[in-house]
Amino acid sequence: RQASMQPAFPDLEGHHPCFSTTAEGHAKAARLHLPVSPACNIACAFCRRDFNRVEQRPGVAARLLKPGEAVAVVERALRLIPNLTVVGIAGPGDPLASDHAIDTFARIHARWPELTLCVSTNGLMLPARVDDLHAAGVTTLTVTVNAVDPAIQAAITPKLAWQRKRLDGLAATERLIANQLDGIARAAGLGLTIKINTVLIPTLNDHHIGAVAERVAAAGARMINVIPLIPEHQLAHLREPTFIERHKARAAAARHLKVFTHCQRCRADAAGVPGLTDYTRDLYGDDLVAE
Ligand code: CLF
Ligand code: SF4
Repeated sequence: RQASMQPAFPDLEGHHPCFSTTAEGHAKAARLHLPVSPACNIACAFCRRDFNRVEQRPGVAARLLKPGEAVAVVERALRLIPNLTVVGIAGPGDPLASDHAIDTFARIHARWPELTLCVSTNGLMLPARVDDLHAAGVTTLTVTVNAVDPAIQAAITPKLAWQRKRLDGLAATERLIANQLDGIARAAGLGLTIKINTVLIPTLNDHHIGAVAERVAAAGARMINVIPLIPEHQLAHLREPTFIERHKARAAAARHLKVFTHCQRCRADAAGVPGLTDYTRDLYGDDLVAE
């Protein structure tokens, strides 16, 4: 593990764990994820969403929350979790595939304007929804961009839903990449701080990470987080990238962007300092267990 010695974002260092680049800054503040987004509008080959209490990975939550319930969870979390500064929505589906996330952010922002609001999306709906995110108080944005070449992307996200139709293959991936880059540019224009998550997938995009970083940096992203694949679903036959492969991919990305190295591949209902404290069970208690 290597963290850069300089804060990439002085205003967020020690305040937002996923936009802090020093070990001290990363360990200071807590984030709360609200699992309010049920559906997804694209189909990543590695994604297996599930509801359970044990798996530590993205796409998993104990249960969904309704936007109204989410406010009560934030109230409880602010009493329970020391130095809770960031409230994020990262699933279990895509936060922009339904209105639940933006509705939730608007309620939280009205009540606690001092909280930093953070969202993680696949970017398909970003051009259409970024103004709403901004109006709801969201200031930090993560877009998952796994390829900027439609042919490479077709093996990673082979189909998606766009304007009530299904798109497959290159028609799908050209649309996705165009929307991601357009959405990043619009978000940058609104002053959001933008990080890119890129899932490093051996044999599919491992030689393509520098190209991803170059394109998203040109669009306005400020940092990249190269996340090792968790082999699941249609990519269960692949393996996690090795240490050397991860190092090479991060070095290729670092030519264009700051690199975030502390990612914990969080659940959609994670609560606490990533990798250090976990309040999810205390927070939900017996009244909010999986249905
Ligand atoms: Fe959550 Fe993501 Fe915001 Fe952080 S997580 S929505 S940017 S507040 Fe962070 Fe977790 Fe890695 Fe995500 S460690 S999986 S990068
Ligand atoms: Fe799963 Fe996220 Fe891909 Fe949707 S965008 S299929 S939730 S990994």
